[in-house]
Amino acid sequence: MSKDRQRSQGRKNPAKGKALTWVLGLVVVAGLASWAVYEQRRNSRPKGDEPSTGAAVAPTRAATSRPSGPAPDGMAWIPGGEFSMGSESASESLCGQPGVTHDAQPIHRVYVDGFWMDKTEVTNEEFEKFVKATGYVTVAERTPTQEEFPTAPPENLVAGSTVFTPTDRPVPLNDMFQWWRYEKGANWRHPTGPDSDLKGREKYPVVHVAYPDAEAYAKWAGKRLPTEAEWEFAARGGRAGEIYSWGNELKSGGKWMANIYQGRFPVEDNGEDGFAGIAPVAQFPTNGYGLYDMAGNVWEWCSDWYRADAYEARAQSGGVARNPQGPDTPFDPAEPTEKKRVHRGGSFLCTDQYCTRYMVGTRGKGEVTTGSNHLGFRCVKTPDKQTQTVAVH
Ligand SMILES: [Ca+2]
Ligand SMILES: [Ca+2]
Repeated sequence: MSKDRQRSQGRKNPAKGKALTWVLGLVVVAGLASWAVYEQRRNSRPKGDEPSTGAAVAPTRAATSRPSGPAPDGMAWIPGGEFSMGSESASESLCGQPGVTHDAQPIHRVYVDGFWMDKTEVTNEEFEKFVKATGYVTVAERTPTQEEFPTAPPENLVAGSTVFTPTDRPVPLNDMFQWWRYEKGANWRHPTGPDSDLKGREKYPVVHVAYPDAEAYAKWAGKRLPTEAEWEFAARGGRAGEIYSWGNELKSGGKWMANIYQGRFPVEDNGEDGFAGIAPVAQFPTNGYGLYDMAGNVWEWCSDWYRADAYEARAQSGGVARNPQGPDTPFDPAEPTEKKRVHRGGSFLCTDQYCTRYMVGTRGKGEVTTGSNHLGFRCVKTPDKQTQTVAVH
């Protein structure tokens, strides 16, 4: 199937409400209008009531306690403690979307208890064990029903997911539909469409997982999804206030530290970091806590609802937020009707030309039933018994 035909095919197919809503101009207009109101409110706030953007970063104070039992297979101990959460807007690119430059502000203090975390993103072979054991069918494999989308023509009710497709020429970076298409038959078993499979991809991160899929896997594995605060504490690896999980330079000693995108986005990924597109897990150095791919490769689901103003609200309540679980309800001013949860870490498609979310304090977001071929997850686990004396240093 030609690229053009794929794209036109994709535009005819609904994505269970997500790609469908993407193409609804009304939603975009409503989103932009809401964002304008949100920005106006921000800008009209009396002086002195501004969030403390650019607040001083204080050192991470990691707890020294450890759980008594051995590490679960494939997991690393994250000691927990107190840290400065968030990012300076000056270090973010715009990503062509409204609302992304302030959502990681202000920097504020957060404490999390210790926990185990998967060292890698969940792989295809791990996800397959779950599916074989439970018969679970992912959201992308389910056919949307007429009840769910009463106005959709029956021929558009097809199972599938969103897949990145390079453009054949440079394009303005303000319209993501130029490089995303809804692909019938794309799902975790068929990452780029029905003609693709998992042969040789056993150690690649599983993709096309919607939030309920990730949650179901975690439950089966006796684990859970990380909160956004746990994710960022873990990603920083004990360091504080740095741009990346490995320091302040994108390349360390001349070497790429994560699977991101080099070349001209979205035309050609030249794979200078060793991988054009997705990579098997654990191909780059670990961070300070022994975790792989906390930047890049695939985005990772967190359990927090996404709100653009979540940090602002938390900072305004003052003090150190202890084990924050995220807002009670979602709200993205850019797409107010969508229920989104947080994504973290960026993906193999992130580039300094477009979306620098491999920066450790920055945030992403996604509608909960929407997967794609650059979105996966990893799990965490709270120890049964913890000698949590919380000795900080
Ligand atoms: Ca790459
Ligand atoms: Ca990742």
